[in-house]
Amino acid sequence: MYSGAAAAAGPPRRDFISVTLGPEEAVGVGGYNNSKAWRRRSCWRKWKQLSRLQRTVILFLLAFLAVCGVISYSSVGEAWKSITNKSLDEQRTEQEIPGLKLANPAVLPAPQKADANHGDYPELSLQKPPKPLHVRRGPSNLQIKAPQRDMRLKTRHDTIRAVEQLVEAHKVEKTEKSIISWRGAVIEPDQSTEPPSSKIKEPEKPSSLEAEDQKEPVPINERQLAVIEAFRHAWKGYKDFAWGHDELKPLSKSYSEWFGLGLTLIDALDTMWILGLKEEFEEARKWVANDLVFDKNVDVNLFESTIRILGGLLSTYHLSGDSLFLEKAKDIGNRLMPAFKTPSKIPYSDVNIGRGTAHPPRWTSDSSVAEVTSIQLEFRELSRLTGDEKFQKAVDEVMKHVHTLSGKNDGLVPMFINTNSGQFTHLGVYTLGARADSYYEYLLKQWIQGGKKENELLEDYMRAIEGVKKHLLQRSEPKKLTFVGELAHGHFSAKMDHLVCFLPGTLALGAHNGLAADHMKLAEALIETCYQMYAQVETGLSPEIVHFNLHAQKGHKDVEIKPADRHNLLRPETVESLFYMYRFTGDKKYQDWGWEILQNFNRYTRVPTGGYTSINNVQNPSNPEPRDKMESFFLGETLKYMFLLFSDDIDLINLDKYVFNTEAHPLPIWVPA
Ligand code: DMJ
Repeated sequence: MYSGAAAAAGPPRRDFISVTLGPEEAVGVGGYNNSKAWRRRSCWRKWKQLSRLQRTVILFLLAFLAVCGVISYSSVGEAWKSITNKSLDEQRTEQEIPGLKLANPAVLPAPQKADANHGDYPELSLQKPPKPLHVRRGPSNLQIKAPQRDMRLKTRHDTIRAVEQLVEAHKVEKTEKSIISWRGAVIEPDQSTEPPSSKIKEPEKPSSLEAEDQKEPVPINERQLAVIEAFRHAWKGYKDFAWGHDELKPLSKSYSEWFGLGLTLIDALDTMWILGLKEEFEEARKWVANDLVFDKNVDVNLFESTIRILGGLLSTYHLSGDSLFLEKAKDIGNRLMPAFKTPSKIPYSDVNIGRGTAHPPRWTSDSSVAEVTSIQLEFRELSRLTGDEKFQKAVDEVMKHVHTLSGKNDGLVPMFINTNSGQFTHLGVYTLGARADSYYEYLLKQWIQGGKKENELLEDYMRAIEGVKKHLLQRSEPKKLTFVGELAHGHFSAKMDHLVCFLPGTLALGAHNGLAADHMKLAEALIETCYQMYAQVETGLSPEIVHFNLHAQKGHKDVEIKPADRHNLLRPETVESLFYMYRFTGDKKYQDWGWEILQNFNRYTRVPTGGYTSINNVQNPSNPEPRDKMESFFLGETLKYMFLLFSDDIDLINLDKYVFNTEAHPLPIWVPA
């Protein structure tokens, strides 16, 4: 169609369609008529010309189209409204953490801010933390109960942890990727540490722990409070002058490094948990989460890092239920595995945890027997938790091998073993002290850990105790103290290391687990001796080594101390045994002896500005000659055993459910009594 004016103005345009409806309406003789009246009349005429049926069908179609139009209009409107109303916040969260929907987006703080909130607990009016993220497994009495305030703190801690774990989960994903590529670039493939196993099981938890959660906690007493105070004092020094380093040097207000892995902090984690020092624990946890890195070019001692670091992380995982510690345990466990790549499968003493290489000490290819046979509790537990049997296989092989070796003397083992030949070396010297001590301890404890089924372990333990009785036991003069000496090529020496004082506790633990009753008698005699190693000394603190008098001499005590041996390193063994003895006998004298020892530590080793120090001379109360070093085991073991010794709550680390590693880190018994 085109307008008349346009037609007059020029040639007709071709961009239109012409519809011819009928002869009357055709543009024809009369010319073009476009009036409204003409069009209305024409339509009406057309309508009239249709049959009734045609008209009905057309009306019906029109009505149907009208109804469809109304319906589709209203649903498109709703959809539009919901798109435009979606909050910007929600949209942002989905973009930043794909696949993650926060349970309560309006209440939980944004994940990125969790770290900043951690220290001072801002007003977190939080709802239930997302459950699967943080499952507490420890007995209730290990979880700081009582006052209302603590409960509120607990909620805060749980929630903060939950939020941190969300963030962690994302960090782990990211760093895993970057570590793999970094390693590939720097470390030769055959030297690299194996990546963590993909077969990861959920940790198995002793069934008894659930029930314990319901029990009322036993209130802590004055002596326990004194231990808490001592711990806080030690921690203050560490925090102020050595934070994140291996050991505090409390006098010079500095630190020393051994492995550069925050040894004291890791060793102390489960002690803080047990003592109920939650704020300190949270602070330390944060360091583990953010600063503990094992991917370092550093040589570590296999035994020491296993008992202190791997053991500490595993026990803290069990007590807190916090998967961070299990992840770290897996990491260090994998990095220690190259130590077992030796011709004999007897591990080397040292491992470079960054390079994945291992070697013996520079001057020998021997390892010490205690070191290679006292890493089993930890690696076996790591296998159980990860479902990866390589850890357990490696350490079980060592035990099986040592079981069959010749060179023992009625179950007593020499102090060294060669990593090439797999044979004992330096034959003929037998001690329950340094380099052999925890071999005996771990025979019994592995047997207990595994549910008392591994008979070879029990056999070796029982035979060894018979060997001790036959070759190493003597009585001193004048007090007739029973002590454990040493045998060197057939000659008895009345020398006893303080380290041997683990033995009464181990004997008592064996007797508690059904072994010979005379083991308990021997334990009672030996713990008396260990106590006398403190009581007969001027400061009331034991030296590192004593020599017992075998013959009565006027004016002489039972205990003699050589100048080279009169230092005290804040060691735990006597307090450890006192704890077992009190647990199993209930005799309060053991608590009183422990109390005396704690007071003497406070008197002679406490540094006013924070921390405790080893001393050089236990015989000089006016100048014990501080050494300026606080060993990590003072927090990991000595103070922990003190606290447990003063407790009357047998469920505070129940000895039918947990077995302590040689660094006082409790690990679950697989088949609890
Ligand atoms: C700790 O590292 C362990 O107890 C180990 O078994 C022996 N030495 C120290 C404590 O004395």
